[in-house]
Amino acid sequence: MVKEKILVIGASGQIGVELTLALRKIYGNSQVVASDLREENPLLKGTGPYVSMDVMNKEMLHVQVIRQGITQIYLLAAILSATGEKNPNLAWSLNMQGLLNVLDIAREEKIHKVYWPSSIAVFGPTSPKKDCPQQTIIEPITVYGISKYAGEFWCNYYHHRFGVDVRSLRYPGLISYKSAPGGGTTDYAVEIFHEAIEENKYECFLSSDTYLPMMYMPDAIRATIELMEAPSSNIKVRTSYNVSGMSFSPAEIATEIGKCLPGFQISYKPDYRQSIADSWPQSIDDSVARNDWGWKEEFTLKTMTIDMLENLKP
Ligand code: NAD
Ligand code: AKB
Repeated sequence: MVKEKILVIGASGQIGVELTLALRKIYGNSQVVASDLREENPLLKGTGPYVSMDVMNKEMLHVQVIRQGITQIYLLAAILSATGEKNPNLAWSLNMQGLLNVLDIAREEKIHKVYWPSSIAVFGPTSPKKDCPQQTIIEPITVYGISKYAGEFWCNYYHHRFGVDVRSLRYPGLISYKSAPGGGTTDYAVEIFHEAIEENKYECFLSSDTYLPMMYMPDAIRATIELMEAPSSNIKVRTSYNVSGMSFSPAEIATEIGKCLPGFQISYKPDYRQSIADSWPQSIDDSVARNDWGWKEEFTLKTMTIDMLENLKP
C-alpha cells in the first residue's frame, strides 16, 4: 500500500486546524504537512510539520509538493461570504486562482486525491428555500457564491478531462470552539456561544427568524474524511455534494443556550450580512450524499449546544 503524504493548505483556519489534527490521527503526524499564509495555529504547534506558504504562488506550491512527496491535497484557503463582499476582486482572485493552481499541480504530479470545499453559498434567491436539492436553480448573488459555483465546475472539468480525483462538499455554516471562524455570514452561531459565556447576552447581526443550514464541526470533519475515504466508484457527483446537519434561527439557538445559561438575552441588529443570509436556503436536502457514500449527521441543535458550552466554559 502507498503511504499517503497530505498537504493541508489553509491549515490555521476554522476547519484547517481540526481537519489537520484529525488527518494526523489517521495518517500519522509526520505524514500531514500543515501550511498557511498566517502563522501556525497554537493548537497545531508540535503536532507535525508546518510550512508557511501562499497558495497564489504556484511555483512555491509546486516545489513544496515535489519536495515533500505529497500524494493528497486539501485546499481550505479562501475568502468567505461576508469578507468577500468587502473585497470582491480579492475574493474572486484567491478563491479561483488558488483552486486552479492546486488542480494544475495535481494533474501534473498525478496527486492521488484533492479535497476542496464548496458551500451552501452557491445557492441564491431563486433556489428552493426548504430542503434545497442537489440539482436545482443556482443563481448566487455573492462573489463568494459565484466563486464556489465556478470552482465546482472546474473540479468537475479536471476530473472528467484529466482524471484528477477531486472531491467536494457544500458545507453549511460550521460551528466550532477550537479555532475562530474567518469572516462568514453564519459566524453569528459561533460568536453567540462566546458572548453567552462572557456576557450572558448577545447582539445578533441577523434577524431573529433567519433560518440557515448549519453543522457542528465534528460532523463536518467526519463528512470530509468519509467522502475522501469512499471508493472512487461511489463518488458520482464531481461538482460538490449537498450535506446537511441541522437548521435553526438565531431565536432558536438563543432559546437552547438559555436552557443551559438561565437569563441569557439576545437582541437583534441586522447589518449587510442579512441580505446574504436571506439569499441562501433555510435547509438542505442531502439525499444524494446519503445514497452515494452513506452520509449521516450525528449532532442536533440541542446536543451541539451542550457540547459547545461544556467545551467553552472556563
Ligand atoms: P478560514 O478563513 O477560517 O481559514 C482559511 C485559511 O486560509 C486561513 O487560515 C487563512 O490564513 C488561509 N489563507 C488565506 N489566504 C491564503 C493564501 N493565499 N495562501 C495560503 N493560505 C491562505 O476559513 P474556513 O472556515 O476554515 O474555511 C475553509 C474552507 O471551507 C473555505 O474554502 C470555505 O469557503 C469553506 N467553507 C467554510 C464554511 C464555514 O462555515 N467555516 C462553510 C462552507 C464552506
Ligand atoms: C459563510 O457564512 O460564508 C460560510 C459559508 C456558509 O460558506 N460559513
